[in-house]
Amino acid sequence: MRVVASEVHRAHHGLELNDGQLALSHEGPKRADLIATALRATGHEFSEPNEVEEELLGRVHTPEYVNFLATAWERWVERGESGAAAMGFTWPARGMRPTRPHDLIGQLGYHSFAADCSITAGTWPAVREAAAIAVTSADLMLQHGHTTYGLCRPPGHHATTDQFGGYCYLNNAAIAAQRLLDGGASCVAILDVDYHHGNGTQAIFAERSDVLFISIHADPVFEFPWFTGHASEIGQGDGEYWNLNLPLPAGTTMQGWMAALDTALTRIADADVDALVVSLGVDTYEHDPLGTFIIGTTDFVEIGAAINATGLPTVVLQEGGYAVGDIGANVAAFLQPFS
Ligand code: SP5
Ligand code: ZN
Repeated sequence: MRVVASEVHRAHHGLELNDGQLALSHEGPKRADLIATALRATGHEFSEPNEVEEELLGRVHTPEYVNFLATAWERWVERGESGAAAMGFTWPARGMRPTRPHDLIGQLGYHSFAADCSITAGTWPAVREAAAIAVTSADLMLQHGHTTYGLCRPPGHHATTDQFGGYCYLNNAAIAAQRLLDGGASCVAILDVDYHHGNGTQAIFAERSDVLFISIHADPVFEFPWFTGHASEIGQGDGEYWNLNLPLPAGTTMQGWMAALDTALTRIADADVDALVVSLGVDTYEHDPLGTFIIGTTDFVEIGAAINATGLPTVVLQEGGYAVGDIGANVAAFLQPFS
């Protein structure tokens, strides 16, 4: 199958607050390099992304947020900061004034929601390239009608209209879905199978009925992102009933996970969509350091086959997955039925 990938992602490796220590993030360059190596070995056809237009980014996100991401690092350096990564420090929490500060340090809090995510010198080039991979994947799928895989890194599904967090900055899946709509689709489904709830994608499309968002994930009663992902979140206004959350308990096995997938695929069939975007996280894997689910490498073949059986033109985009030694095999297994 067609794979869109690039080496620009290597410029980015953020810091995260992990078990009380600031450390190099679980979300690092090896992830994408090892996925690419595994996919090359299985004979997939690689292309480079085209440049992405900022206008499209500014319709999914706020233009001021896109500009913030593009300039935060140079503003950090100009300000005389010496740290290797710029992070949120104070967030506009309950009872505080929710207006956007003028100063960079205030904006870092205003434009983020979690302490697992930072901005370094190479962050913006990598983030822009990941969005370009998503757009090029959507374009190739529109041109050829075949399923396309975009090896996005950093991932995107936690990024909201104007906030980074959860290792995500621009929402690659949302940008791809918008591109499919711009390209003629009247309704698109986004199926998010990452271990974590896709809070950013949910927020971006919460009030829209042209994008059906469905997420299968660890229940936020025990897992990041803690404040979203409950079954009661169904969308609002025009988007009411166009958001479906399927939270699952810790230790979920294939049996429980596939039952949720069946519910998701039935809803997608009922919605009569023109195209599908899959947010592919393989952090549901049994040996993932951030996960609790018990899904094996060969199980990803079965999951891919069930999604492929929808017959929908599909764009698969990489989200999470942190068991680096097995990440290539897991992604290759998922994609196998599409080829
Ligand atoms: C795209 C994606 O999968 N993002 C996930 C972001 C999760 N970040 C918070 C992880 C907190 C992990 N803390 C427990 C470490 C285990 N000792
Ligand atoms: Zn995840």
